[in-house]
Amino acid sequence: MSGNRTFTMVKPEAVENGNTGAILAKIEEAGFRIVAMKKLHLSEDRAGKFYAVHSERPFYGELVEYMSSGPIVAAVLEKSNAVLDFRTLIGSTDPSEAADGTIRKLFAESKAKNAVHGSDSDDNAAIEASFFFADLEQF
Ligand code: IDP
Ligand code: MG
Repeated sequence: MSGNRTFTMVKPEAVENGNTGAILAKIEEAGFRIVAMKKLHLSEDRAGKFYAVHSERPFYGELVEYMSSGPIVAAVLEKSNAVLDFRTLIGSTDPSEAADGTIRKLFAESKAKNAVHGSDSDDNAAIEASFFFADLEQF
């Protein structure tokens, strides 16, 4: 059975460009409830830990540098079938391949600077939510 929570971040370039509100509106319009949310600036060390699963990939250094380049907005979201439905809402990693109307098609600058993160499994959603939020901060 699939879970009902996922984890997202509005990434640094989208925050910098003033797109946080528009992206959160798309998320709520799609039926997701905001369970937890905060704005914070990841250190390189914390960004490296969050993306440790990608540490062998060629873009890891660039990804860590980018994700620690400015503040992000992190959030836990709730909806039935949350992980898969959120991946559909955000679209493909590379915005040039993302479907029309998806958040990445609308707001991403490039495959690297692609506006939002979305968990890829229920297990990772739980791990990622607890990376940023205590149980008492999730409503
Ligand atoms: P996802 O965010 O769609 O799940 P992943 O493959 O998990 O994509 O990659 C994590 C993040 O790493 C992407 O969102 C993007 O910011 C960055 N990334 C992925 N592939 C590349 C690449 O080929 N070049 C530069 N950055 C990349
Ligand atoms: Mg991923």
